[in-house]
Amino acid sequence: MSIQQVDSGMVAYQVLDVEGNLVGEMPDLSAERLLVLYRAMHLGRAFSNKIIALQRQGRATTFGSLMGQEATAVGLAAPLQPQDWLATSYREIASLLVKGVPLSTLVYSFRGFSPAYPKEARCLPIQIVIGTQMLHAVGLAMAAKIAGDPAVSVGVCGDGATSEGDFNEALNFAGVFQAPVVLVVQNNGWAISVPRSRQSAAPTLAARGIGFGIPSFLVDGNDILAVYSVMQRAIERARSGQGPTLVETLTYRIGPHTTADDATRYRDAAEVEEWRAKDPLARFRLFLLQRNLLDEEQDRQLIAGVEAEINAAVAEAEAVPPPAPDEFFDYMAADLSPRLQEQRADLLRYSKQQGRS
Ligand SMILES: Cc1ncc(C[n+]2csc(CCOP(=O)(O)OP(=O)(O)O)c2C)c(N)n1
Ligand SMILES: [Mg+2]
Repeated sequence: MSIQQVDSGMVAYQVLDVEGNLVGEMPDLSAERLLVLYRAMHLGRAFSNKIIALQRQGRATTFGSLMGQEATAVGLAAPLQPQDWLATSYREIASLLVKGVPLSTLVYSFRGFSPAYPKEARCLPIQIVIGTQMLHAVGLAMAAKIAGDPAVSVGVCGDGATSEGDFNEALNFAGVFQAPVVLVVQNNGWAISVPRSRQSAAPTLAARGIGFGIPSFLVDGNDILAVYSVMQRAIERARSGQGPTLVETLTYRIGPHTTADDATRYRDAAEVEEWRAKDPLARFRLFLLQRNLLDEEQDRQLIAGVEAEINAAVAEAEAVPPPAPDEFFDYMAADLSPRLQEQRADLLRYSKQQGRS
């Protein structure tokens, strides 16, 4: 027997190449369902573009575009069932839409308020504290396992989040307790201005799972059918008691980190162009056209329908009055401590002075 290193040569799983040709195994999806996924990807992109436009007009908060990442966002959520849980960061708006959070609720949230998501969507509020949602996802999965509830949990974070302790703790707990969870790293190449190469010397982020005893997969994150296939398999593994999976989706952040960032200060334009050519929507569109599952006229109508839906959601969200300034105390604790009660009274007094309530 010879001394051998652990194999790190992983190749990203692909079903569609960049021209939309089938190069892998087609997942079992009806023609109707394929169009639902395609529309959800458009909805994600249109949502992103709309919130950026609203932010420029002072009608929305800081926002992180998901342009270029629609295949990962839709593909990771589409195989989930209603009883399953989803814990995301700010970049996965399209995942939340697929899992059942209403469009207008998400638009409202980018007015700077924190709406309650419908309980039946089983989505945690978007997490800004990098990486913590991975622990929440594992916790939800462990709770489901203990309760004998057949729910699976999916946690999603970025490449930058993998350098946080929380990410590693989440993997460790998931592995040790065989939690029914799928942990997804959406590797978009950048963590604000820090490139992927500075996050880890590991050849792939998926390789990190091996050390925790977790089966790990690397997938082309701009290929909706590949992401769907890998996620479906991982979710069903978890549901049938076979434990956690780590999935790395290789994708790219086409836009700046957020509306508050200028990526031209640290990123080469040629790199962006290279990834634009791998656009996940263009690739899936070509596939659908080639297979006669979509024609140009249908495509135009679908895009117009998405625009109309977004505009209606914006009108609905902007018609909702802002919450009372002290409302967030309602969500902090069942019983407020005397100190918090005092803070609430102070806030109300201050708001009154400012003429805000
Ligand atoms: C614990 C913590 N540290 C730092 C930040 C500031 N921060 C916001 S986004 C971000 C980069 C995250 O990069 P990545 O995980 O790759 O996600 P992406 O934004 O690319 O989707 C950082 C460092 C934060 N929100 N939370
Ligand atoms: Mg990133």
